[in-house]
Amino acid sequence: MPEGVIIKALSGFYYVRTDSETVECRARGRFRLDGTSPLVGDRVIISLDAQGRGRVDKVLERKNFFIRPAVANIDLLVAVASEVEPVTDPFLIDRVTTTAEHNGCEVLICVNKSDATTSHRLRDIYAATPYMLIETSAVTGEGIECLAQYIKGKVCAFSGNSGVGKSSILNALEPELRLKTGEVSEKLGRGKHTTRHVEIFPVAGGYCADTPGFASFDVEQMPPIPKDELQFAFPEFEPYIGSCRFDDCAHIKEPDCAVREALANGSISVSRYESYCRLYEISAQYKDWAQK
Ligand SMILES: Nc1nc2c(ncn2[C@@H]2O[C@H](COP(=O)(O)OP(=O)(O)OP(=O)(O)O)[C@@H](O)[C@H]2O)c(=O)[nH]1
Ligand SMILES: [Mg+2]
Ligand SMILES: [Zn+2]
Repeated sequence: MPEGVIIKALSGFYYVRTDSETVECRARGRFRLDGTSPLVGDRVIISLDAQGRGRVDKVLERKNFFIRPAVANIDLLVAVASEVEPVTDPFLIDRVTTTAEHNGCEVLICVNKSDATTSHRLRDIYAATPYMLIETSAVTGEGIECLAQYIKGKVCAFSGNSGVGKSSILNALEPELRLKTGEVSEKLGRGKHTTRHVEIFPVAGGYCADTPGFASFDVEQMPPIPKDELQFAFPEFEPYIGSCRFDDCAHIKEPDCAVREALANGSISVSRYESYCRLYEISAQYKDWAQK
């Protein structure tokens, strides 16, 4: 039975790269019953029927997986953002960083379109976090070489709202990819969802998945991080956890909270703390809802 990696998912077909070739496969029906659909990045066992048509028989154990973007076995999630239209809400970045943190995946923040703005708002927000942030331009090439260094030797996935330039950055890294890119709607200030499927490409000595951009109204499809664990998905909170008056402090409105003291003296950014509160609220509600 050949083993391979799913490098592309499109219209009910999976494209599996084995040692010798890329095989077009249909998924076995029972995957949908199990609730485990194969994802791009999955290591799988495939077989060929009498007509030579491929079939995915088994998904091998995953290191991690994500629903938005729909990928598995990722070493590095690149959260691509922009400060010009379509402007990225930092909450979107924080959803990506916390999900990655919770699932054992490294994160890099890439603020693209640096040629079109002098703002460094996102750089300032993330300065007080341990996350590496690079400013790039797919147009001038700024930061692209630096990004390439992070990708080398890793399996990466680009995620971010539609129109921030995920496909454009991949083209800047590897011009022969010639991925389709789209305009940003002037009227709506949003991208046009040009990339429609997930596909992994060999890039800069590693592998990168281009993915469809988030819609602004997109909702998270993964179960939220349990509320008591959420604090650990914000690594800059770590030095303060355990120093609050209450052992079970949620860092929301309790007195003598070390996290909120760090917020007050500027060691934790307001934007990050606001994301924490929003995500905490979502987690708290999800639990109530799940118990009913
Ligand atoms: N000024 C400037 N424009 C850029 C840059 N990168 C991308 N663009 C433009 O932004 C638009 C959207 O780029 P795409 O690469 O299609 O964006 P995407 O993130 O792949 O979008 P989806 O596939 O819809 O998720 C295109 O018009 C690009 O030319 C950049 O660094 N600077
Ligand atoms: Mg794209
Ligand atoms: Zn606290």
